[in-house]
Amino acid sequence: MSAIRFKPYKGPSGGWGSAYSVTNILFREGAPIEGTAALFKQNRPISGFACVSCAWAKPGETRPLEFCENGAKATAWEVTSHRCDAEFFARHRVAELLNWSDYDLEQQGRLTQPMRWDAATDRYVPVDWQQALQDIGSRLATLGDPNQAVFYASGRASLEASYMWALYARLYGTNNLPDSSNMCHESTSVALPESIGIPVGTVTLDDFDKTDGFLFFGQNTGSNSPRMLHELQHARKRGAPIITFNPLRERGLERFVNPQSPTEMVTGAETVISTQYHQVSIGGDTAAIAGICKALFELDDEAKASGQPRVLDVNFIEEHTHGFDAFEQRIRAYTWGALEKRSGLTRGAMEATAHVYARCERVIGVYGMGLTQHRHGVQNVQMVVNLLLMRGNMGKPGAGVCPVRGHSNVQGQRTVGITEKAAQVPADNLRQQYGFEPPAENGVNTVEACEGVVAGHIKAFLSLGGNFVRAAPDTYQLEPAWKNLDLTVQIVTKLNRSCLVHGRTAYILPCLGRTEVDVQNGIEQQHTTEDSTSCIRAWRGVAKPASEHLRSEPWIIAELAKATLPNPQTPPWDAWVADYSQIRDAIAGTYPETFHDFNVRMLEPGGFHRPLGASERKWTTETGKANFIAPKTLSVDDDIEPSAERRDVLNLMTIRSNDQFNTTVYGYDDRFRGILGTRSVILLHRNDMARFELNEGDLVQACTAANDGIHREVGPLRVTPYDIPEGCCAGYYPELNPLVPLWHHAEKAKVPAAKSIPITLRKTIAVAVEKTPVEPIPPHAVNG
Ligand SMILES: Nc1nc2c(c(=O)[nH]1)N[C@H]1C(S)=C(S)[C@@H](COP(=O)(O)OP(=O)(O)OC[C@H]3O[C@@H](n4cnc5c(=O)[nH]c(N)nc54)[C@H](O)[C@@H]3O)O[C@H]1N2
Ligand SMILES: Nc1nc2c(c(=O)[nH]1)N[C@H]1C(S)=C(S)[C@@H](COP(=O)(O)OP(=O)(O)OC[C@H]3O[C@@H](n4cnc5c(=O)[nH]c(N)nc54)[C@H](O)[C@@H]3O)O[C@H]1N2
Ligand SMILES: [Mo]
Repeated sequence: MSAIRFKPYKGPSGGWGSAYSVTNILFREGAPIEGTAALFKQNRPISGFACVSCAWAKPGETRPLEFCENGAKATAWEVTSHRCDAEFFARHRVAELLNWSDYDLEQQGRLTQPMRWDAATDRYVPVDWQQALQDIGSRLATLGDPNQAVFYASGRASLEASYMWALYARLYGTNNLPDSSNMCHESTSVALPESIGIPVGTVTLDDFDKTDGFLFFGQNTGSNSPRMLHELQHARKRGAPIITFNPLRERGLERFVNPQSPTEMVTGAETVISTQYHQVSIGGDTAAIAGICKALFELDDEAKASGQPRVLDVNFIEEHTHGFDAFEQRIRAYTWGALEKRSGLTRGAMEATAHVYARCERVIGVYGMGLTQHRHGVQNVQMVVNLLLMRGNMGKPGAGVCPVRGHSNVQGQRTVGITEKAAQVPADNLRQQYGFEPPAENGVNTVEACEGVVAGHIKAFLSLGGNFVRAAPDTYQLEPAWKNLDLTVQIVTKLNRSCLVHGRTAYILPCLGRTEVDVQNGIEQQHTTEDSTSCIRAWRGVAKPASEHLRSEPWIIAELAKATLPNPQTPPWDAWVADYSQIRDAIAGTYPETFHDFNVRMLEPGGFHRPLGASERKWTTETGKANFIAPKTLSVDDDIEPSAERRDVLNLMTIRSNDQFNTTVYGYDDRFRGILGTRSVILLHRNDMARFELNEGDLVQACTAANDGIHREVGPLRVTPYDIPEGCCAGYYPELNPLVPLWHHAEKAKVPAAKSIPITLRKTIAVAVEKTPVEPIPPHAVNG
């Protein structure tokens, strides 16, 4: 691992840096052979496994190697030869492990057998599967109220496992089914139904081939969905412009060398990705898009005046949309001065975008966490849609909206019932299939689950994957509350902090990963996922399971359900686990429109797509039209926005490095950003450094600027000058999660506003000098 260095990265994304990084991790995980063998099967439909990393679409006809640098890291992380076994737990008390970094915990390798926390020794000790499941089941069965239990799901679980998990929770009597989407694209799931009548993106890979251009907001493709760079590269080679809005100049959005092209690798021929790059202020996207819309109105005025073809798609607006006039009025009323101030962009930049946009017939709007994880995340998403609707870029080939989802099946989970919202459950079908009354009350989402744990009315927390306490906001408020839970259950593949911040009774149930062969009843089972383009496909594992004691997620859920529920025969859990195709038949029974003939269609080359009204210009909104929704505000955050007087407040975004998957830290190098050997940094504009009298390398404490009486502080962080708009700063998630107040979340969607946290900085006074060059911030020793 490298020493701490800051060295601007000169290379492109992809290229040799990527090839080197893949080889490096395969060796570090002690799995060069198994890992390489698995990589040849990655993203091969039917005969291979779906990458466990991101949700980007996989082409029907696969390339010779269908993986990227970070997908390869995710595979290596799972097929690792390292093991975190009973012997390891015998050596370390939980109190000791709580001081370990996220990296060190997961670096111990795959969990090998079920473990129960032993209060007397403060250690996890081995436990027999049936004993563990019976104990969990009987504890749940005797809870006073089913709403005292929470059934969290990480977006990685397959459609089969997700369906079973949701059904298990509802048979038990609760809609307490928060998922990672609640921290991620829930702003999308709230915004898009209001705008276009469906909760998901409208485009497929085919549209990427046909589009004339992209508007690209707040998504770091090079690190978080690198395979998408292939589609962007093809589009660029056709001459399609890509206009990017991001406070940081992310390398993947600047230039790319395809690591799978021998010619490009040898010649170093780069493709320029973004044709315009606008470093919008954090949270300035609503203003930036409003500015582009305003410029479009002005271009349209000119066209009308001079008898040229209109810039607005007036026929589309007339026939297909609602709310246009109010929207137009609001946009025209904004002054350029206000739009410039709020977006951090010049009028010229917004006009330049409008000019290019007005010349493209088919445009795709792409976005990620840079739009959703804000107080006004829902509004940000709706602004992208408004912009697209103005020129009829919805429901025609090569055009539409493309939220880039996070986890590989996070979108699919929702499709098969993981949701806390009762109205989204096909209650009639469930009633008919399983003869029970599904709970009618809404359950808790992620933020509400945290509130419930802090308030003490939630007693049990079960996690199907994920590292919930580390991923959630307000770490220091949350962790002590978590210790008061009666029961915590972690169904995971690796040891993480959520196993250590546990309840009075606590279990770790280790499961098979997606790369691993899953044999039930002597038959190799398949499972399915849905990607960012609503494409559903079948996969199977290829690697030998890490331990003979691991069980599949469907098996674990079935056994938990049988141990918990009064009627263990309905549904036929055992038959389902013996043959996953029966689970798929059940899914088809509950959701016939999407999943009819599921077991056949999942095998079609390229999978099958969900029917999506908006992509055929059928609008299932309340108005029956696509809705223009006028923005309510241009401000980042009405509650805690830095006021003119508070010049000491900076707006912090918490971001991912190129060397992590969520709370899983693969290493301490963020190659593309040139930050090597450390994650304890705060990236600042040089003018802000000068204003605060800070020098490069100074150590500072970051404190949340919120007047709720709670002191939130993280540090020491190394001051690092960076190309970021003034008044903005950046640092890494999850280390900075203690700074996010639990109540600081997107309106309506309740996605923690992890991309706009008001903070102040002060110099660190006495510092315990960093222990190693790769020092982590001790997870809880830094509370001021
Ligand atoms: N390798 C890898 N792949 C991943 C993940 C991972 O951790 N590692 N995580 C997966 C998951 S669950 C998710 S949700 C996705 C996340 O993928 P992304 O959506 O790319 O999420 P982030 O890395 O958090 O950062 C988003 C980008 O938004 C920019 N940004 C921040 N604030 C703003 C803003 O106000 N406006 C604009 N326009 N931009 C802004 C940041 O500079 C950054 O480039 O990736 C998935 N894929
Ligand atoms: N400040 C800040 N906070 C954030 C974000 C941010 O940008 N900023 N992003 C948010 C987002 S978008 C998300 S999605 C969350 C996610 O954050 P996490 O919950 O950390 O994400 P996961 O990748 O789901 O969880 C990782 C754990 O899943 C387990 N695991 C891995 N593979 C499997 C498997 O196949 N099965 C099972 N059962 N378990 C497995 C491993 O034990 C691993 O430790 O974090 C959110 N938190
Ligand atoms: Mo996510």
